[in-house]
Amino acid sequence: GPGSGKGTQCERIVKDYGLTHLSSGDLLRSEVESGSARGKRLKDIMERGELVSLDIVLELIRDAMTNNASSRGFLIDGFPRELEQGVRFEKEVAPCQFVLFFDVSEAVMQQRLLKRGETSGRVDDNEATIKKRFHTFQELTKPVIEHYRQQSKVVQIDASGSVDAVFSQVKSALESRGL
Ligand code: UP5
Ligand code: MG
Repeated sequence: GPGSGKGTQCERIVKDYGLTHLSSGDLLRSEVESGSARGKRLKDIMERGELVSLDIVLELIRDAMTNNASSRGFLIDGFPRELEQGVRFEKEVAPCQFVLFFDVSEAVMQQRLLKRGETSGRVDDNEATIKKRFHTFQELTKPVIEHYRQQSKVVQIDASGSVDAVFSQVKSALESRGL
């Protein structure tokens, strides 16, 4: 979910495991920063807490993977956001080994995001947009977790504790999956 700590944990994972971290949200934000016409449209969608069309995100991720083709593995943060995105990704790009799900209450996520919003400058770190991001997460992204749970690919992490406490669970999960 928004503010669950995906970016924070991915940075730690990359340091210890040498995977390539691709954040779908960061890729979209750099497209916005490029100042292109498409970037302007993306900014409006993100400001509303809605999802950008899956073709755009798929293309950004595919390009980023191609540019790092020699990587030992990819850690894709904040993705897939909707069921069809995951199905298309696995069909057109690569199969998914497993999914890390950072489970934490909306109250905690909101608190983290509002705190970050004091300095982040992110267009979506405000109370109104956070509410919409939670709604999008419940409606569109939760079914993705169920989809991968049925395939026994979900590793659920209690993400309510400190960054270190969360990371120690992540480490055991990755090591039990052979990383
Ligand atoms: N923090 C982190 N862990 C903490 C801990 N254990 N204890 C205390 N504080 C903790 O963390 C958020 C904040 O909490 C930080 O200040 C951190 O220090 C603190 P962070 O690691 O940044 O959380 P993260 O889960 O990465 O939060 P983020 O805001 O990035 O999540 P979103 O899922 O909302 O953002 P994302 O960038 O993935 O997407 C943004 C938008 O892009 C979406 O709303 C959507 O419009 C669009 N999008 C798509 O349309 N399609 C996509 O495929 C992807 C994105
Ligand atoms: Mg993030």
